[in-house]
Amino acid sequence: MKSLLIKTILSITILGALVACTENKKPEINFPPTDLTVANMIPKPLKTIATNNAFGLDQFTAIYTSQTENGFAEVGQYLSDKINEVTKLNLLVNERSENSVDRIIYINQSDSTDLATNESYQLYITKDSAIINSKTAEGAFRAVQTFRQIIPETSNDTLAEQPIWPIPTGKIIDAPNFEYRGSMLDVARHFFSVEDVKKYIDLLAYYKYSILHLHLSDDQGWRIEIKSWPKLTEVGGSTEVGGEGGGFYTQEQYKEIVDYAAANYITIVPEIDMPGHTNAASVSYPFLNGNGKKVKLYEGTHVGFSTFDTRKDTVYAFIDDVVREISAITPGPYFHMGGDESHVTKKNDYIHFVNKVEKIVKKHRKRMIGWDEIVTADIDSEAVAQFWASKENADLAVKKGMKVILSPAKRAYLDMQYDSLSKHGLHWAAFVPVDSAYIWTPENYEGIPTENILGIEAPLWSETISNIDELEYLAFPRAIGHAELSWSTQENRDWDNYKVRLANQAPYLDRMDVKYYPSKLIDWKKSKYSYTEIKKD
Ligand code: TNX
Repeated sequence: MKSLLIKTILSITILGALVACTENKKPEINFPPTDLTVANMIPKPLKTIATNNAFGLDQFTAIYTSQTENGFAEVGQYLSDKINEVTKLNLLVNERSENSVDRIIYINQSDSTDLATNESYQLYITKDSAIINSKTAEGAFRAVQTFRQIIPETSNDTLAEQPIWPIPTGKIIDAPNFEYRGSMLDVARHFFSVEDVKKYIDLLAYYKYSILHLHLSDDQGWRIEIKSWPKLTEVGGSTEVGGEGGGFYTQEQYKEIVDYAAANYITIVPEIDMPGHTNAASVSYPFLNGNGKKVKLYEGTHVGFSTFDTRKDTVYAFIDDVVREISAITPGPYFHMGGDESHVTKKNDYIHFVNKVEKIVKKHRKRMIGWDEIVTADIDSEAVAQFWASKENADLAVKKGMKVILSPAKRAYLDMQYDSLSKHGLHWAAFVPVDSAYIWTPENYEGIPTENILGIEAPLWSETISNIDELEYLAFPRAIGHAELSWSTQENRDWDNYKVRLANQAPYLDRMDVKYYPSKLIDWKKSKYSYTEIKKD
């Protein structure tokens, strides 16, 4: 109690001293009235109240954090870097400035009971200060994304020597609707470089995603170095769909992705898909193969023809090594065992296999996720089912008391074509235009009780895409809508309102050089980078 009091007094003193610097200041600028409630925030916050003034972000603004430990100073520096990307301003973090400081952004660790989760935050913006309150640096990081989204792309006067970016004033109270807010990248059908994955992480972080699931193995490729089984990458990683090159992440590179994701408060979920989708592993080590045929590298796009031999102890010894090595470099709580489309595995063998793998995953202290088919085995309620196709399996998961991740293909699959003219993508589940990807209700989806829903994941399978431009074409803008579906409450989601905010993402997407699909359903805002116009030709 006493320390809390001291901390509060200290914070007030710092604030007071800083704002006191403003006593001998320049004349006040009168900005036109603002309205925070119509700012272009995605996902839409829980509660937004406008006070119609402006906080002038300029070179006389400084960033302070109430504590430098537990990630807070890093979040302050991240904010400064991101402000620099838009404005070229260099805001000091936790340093006394030689210039006078007119306004401050103060990131405050708070144990207030109003902050229900680690990701909850409050953002209070007045003319002189922007204050973020959160329990953890994770909450502050989510708040910082909101702050970034309300910085105008251009200053009040681009020709002025000391430009100012007017930020609308008001209060935001925010918290996530679902904790699991994910996307998946299939780096197995086509390989994507560490740089590509990092760019995807940057974009996901901006929209408050918390999970990136990496589909690290499939028939066409094995993409993660396993030191005890080196041929997996030497042989299994040597090709991809269409036969060009392939590739894999060394464990060092995988750790680099994991660390980069962690700095963006995104958890990596690694997937080794089995017992089906295992041709690349079986080519590397033929004793694994259980389909009775001779295996060779595969560069096509069929599914369902491969299986591990589920009755051999050596297969489980192999899996134990794989799960152990990957778990050791994965700080997040999950390990995804795939389990989908094992069409050539006998039903009994499949159940036996999933039961065995569940034990291995537990032994390595991870919580197992699997595609919805895994619920047909005798797994316990700790495991998580990812609902992509079978409602029957989803119901069975609920019966078993399991959590479910919603990835209904006809809504959430990012690899579905927008329409019949889409350059990339498949349409086996549906054509998924931008509105259809957004207009559905995860709460109680197809009768699954909301309390069983861990969250939503938007998977991007890569049979039809082989580079980052094509990846971005399918993922954006639909991934932005899934972010809102998983963070914002049902009352705060509305297509007509969303589509205006989405249109206003164009300047950000252009600045990030994202080759999004410029759907005609959206009246894209022109940006000073004018990339959208070029694309519309
Ligand atoms: C189904 S979804 C698959 C993938 C394909 C995808 C293409 C799932 C668990 N399996 O193997 O890549 O469709 O849309």
